[in-house]
Amino acid sequence: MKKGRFITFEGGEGCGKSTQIKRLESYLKEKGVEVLVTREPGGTRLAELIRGLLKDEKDDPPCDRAELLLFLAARAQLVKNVILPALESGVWVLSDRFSDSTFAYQGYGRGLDLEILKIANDFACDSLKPDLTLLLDVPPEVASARMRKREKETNTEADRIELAGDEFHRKLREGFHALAADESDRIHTIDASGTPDEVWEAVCRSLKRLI
Ligand code: T5A
Repeated sequence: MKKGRFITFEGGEGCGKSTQIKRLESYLKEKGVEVLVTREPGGTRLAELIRGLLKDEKDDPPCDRAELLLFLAARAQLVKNVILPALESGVWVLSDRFSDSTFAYQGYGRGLDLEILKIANDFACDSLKPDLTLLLDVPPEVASARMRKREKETNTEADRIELAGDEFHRKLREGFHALAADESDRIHTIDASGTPDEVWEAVCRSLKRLI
């Protein structure tokens, strides 16, 4: 029986998820809540290995179906070995991305059949659903400026998925909006184009339902 709360953060590249998750983690810990932060793909040794393949394999990049199955394999491992045991022991889990990313990126972005995705995803994650999903929404040009700034500051390069092109990123943003419209109780859309403090205020307003 699930006792902890499961909160996921979603959005396009560079929308500011990791920044807000760090704030929420500190905030909840100050309130005495036991918190586990994880990310997708990743969060276990196997899933982190899969993450490397998904983000950086340029010589033999996964085709769309292989990409989907790799994301789902990573999720299955994370849910079974990390997320469910944590929730069952009363820990709150904050995840940087979860199933909605699959529907947005592989469904709306790559064009894979959404019904097949839903069935395959339910199988991978044992039908686990977040209690609350915060969709950080930013126009592509804002996200892109943040990403370029970070690449410069950290001397890193865009990965395979970030390089997928403007049309792909436009489609996946529309996909996130469609998902939020379908499940407005669970998915709260937050305008994430403001300062980190402004976004945090909006995150807190959404959290009131759970705290
Ligand atoms: N994917 C994932 C799929 O295709 N299918 C799936 O099923 C799943 C689970 C994951 C990739 O995999 C894809 C999606 C992704 O392409 P990733 O490296 O984890 O790759 O990529 P992201 O999740 O996009 O993570 P990022 O770190 O790139 O973005 P964040 O976490 O949203 O943004 P953050 O907080 O690191 O901020 C980015 C930069 O902006 C600044 C930060 O300081 C940082 O430099 N920033 C702000 N600047 C101004 N104003 C604000 N409000 C700011 N907030 C943050």
